[in-house]
Amino acid sequence: MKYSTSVVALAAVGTVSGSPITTKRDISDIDILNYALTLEHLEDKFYREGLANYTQADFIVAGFAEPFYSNLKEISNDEMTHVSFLTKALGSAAVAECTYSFPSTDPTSFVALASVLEGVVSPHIILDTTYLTAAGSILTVESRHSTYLLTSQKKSPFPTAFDTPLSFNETYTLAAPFILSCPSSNAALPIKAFPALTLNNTSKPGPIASGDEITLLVPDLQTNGTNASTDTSAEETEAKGKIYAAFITATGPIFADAVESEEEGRYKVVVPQGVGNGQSYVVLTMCDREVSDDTVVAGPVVVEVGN
Ligand SMILES: *[C@@H]1O[C@H](CO)[C@@H](O)[C@H](O)[C@H]1NC(C)=O
Ligand SMILES: *[C@@H]1O[C@H](CO)[C@@H](O)[C@H](O)[C@H]1NC(C)=O
Ligand SMILES: *[C@@H]1O[C@H](CO)[C@@H](O)[C@H](O)[C@H]1NC(C)=O
Ligand SMILES: *[C@@H]1O[C@H](CO)[C@@H](O)[C@H](O)[C@H]1NC(C)=O
Ligand SMILES: *[C@@H]1O[C@H](CO)[C@@H](O)[C@H](O)[C@H]1NC(C)=O
Ligand SMILES: CC(=O)N[C@H]1CO[C@H](CO)[C@@H](O)[C@@H]1O
Repeated sequence: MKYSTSVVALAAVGTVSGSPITTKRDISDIDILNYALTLEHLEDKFYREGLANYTQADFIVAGFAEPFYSNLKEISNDEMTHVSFLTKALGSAAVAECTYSFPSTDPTSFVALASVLEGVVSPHIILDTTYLTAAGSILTVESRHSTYLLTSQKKSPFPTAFDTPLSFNETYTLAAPFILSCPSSNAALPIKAFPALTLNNTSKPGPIASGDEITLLVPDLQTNGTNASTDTSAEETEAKGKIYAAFITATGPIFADAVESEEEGRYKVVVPQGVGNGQSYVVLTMCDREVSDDTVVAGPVVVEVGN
C-alpha cells in the first residue's frame, strides 16, 4: 500500500516547529475529504460487486483458502464503514457513489485488481487534527487489507521498506479508468487524471526485473496506424520532446530514457537498477530531475517488479 507522505509530513509539521517540510495547500479540507470519499466509494462498490459475482466455492476452486470469502466480507464491511464515516463528516457536501466499470472477470483477476486498488486508495493531506487521526486510522486498516490480499496471492506481504508516495493527481489517474460517470450533483474536485499509460508485456513472462525492456503505451497519443499530420495538440507537441520514464519510489524517482518508437505513443524503457520489488508506479515525464504535476505526460501505470 502506498501511504501518503503528506499524512506523515503533516504529523511532522504539527509536532516539530521549523520543520523543513512544507506542504503546498491549494485544496480545502472538504475537497480532500471528498477526494478520499471518491476513492472509498470506488472500493466499496468494487467489493460489493465481487461478493455478488463470486461465491465462496468460486474462490476455493480458484485456490484461495477457506476463510478468504469471509475475510473479503470483512474488507467490504470496512470499506462501507469508511464511506459512511466520511459521508457523515461531510454532511450535505458529501459526494455520492458514481457508476464504475471493473475489468475483473473471475476470482483471480478480481483479487489481483483488489490488490491494485488497495494500493491506490489512501487518504491524503488532511490538516485538521480530527481528520488526521481518522485518516491515519483508515490508512492502517487499508494497508492490512493490502497485506492480506498480497499474501492470498502468495506474494510478499511487505515487498519494500517504504511505500510509494503519489500525488493526488497521480493517484486519481490510477482510479479514473474505473469511473464511468458521476452524479452531476457531485462537487467538482480540483483533481485531474493524466493521460492513461499502459504496459505491453512484450518481454518474458512473469514479473519484470531491472534490465528488462518494457513497452509503455499512451493510448490517447496513438494514431492507430493513420498519420494525423495536422494534429498539433499540446499533448502531441509535448510528446515530441525528450521523454523519461520515472519509477516512483519513497526515496525519490529513478529515471530511465523512454524512447518513442516510430509508432506514436509507444515508448521503450529499460527498467533501471534500484527499483524495489512489488508494485512499482511508473510515469512518463518531460524532466529527469523531478516528478511533479507540471512535468508528468502520462500515467502512472502499475508495473509488477520482481528482482
Ligand atoms: C461483476 O459482474 C458484472 C457482470 O458480469 C461485471 O460487469 C462486473 O465488472 C463484475 N464486477 C467485478 C468487481 O468483478
Ligand atoms: C491537479 O490538477 C488540477 C487540475 O489541473 C490542478 O489544479 C492541481 O493543482 C493539481 N494538483 C496538484 C497537487 O498539483
Ligand atoms: C504488444 O506486444 C505484442 C508482442 O510484441 C504485439 O504483437 C502487440 O501488437 C502489442 N500491443 C500493442 C497494443 O501495442
Ligand atoms: C505480464 O505478463 C505476465 C506473465 O505473462 C502476467 O503475469 C502479468 O500479469 C502481465 N502484466 C501486465 C501488466 O499485463
Ligand atoms: C506516417 O508518416 C511517416 C513519416 O512521414 C511514414 O514513414 C509512415 O509510413 C506513415 N505511416 C502511415 C501508416 O501512413
Ligand atoms: C488518437 C486515437 O484515436 N487513439 C485511439 C487509438 O486506439 C486506442 C485503443 O483502441 C484508443 O484508446 C485511442 O483513443
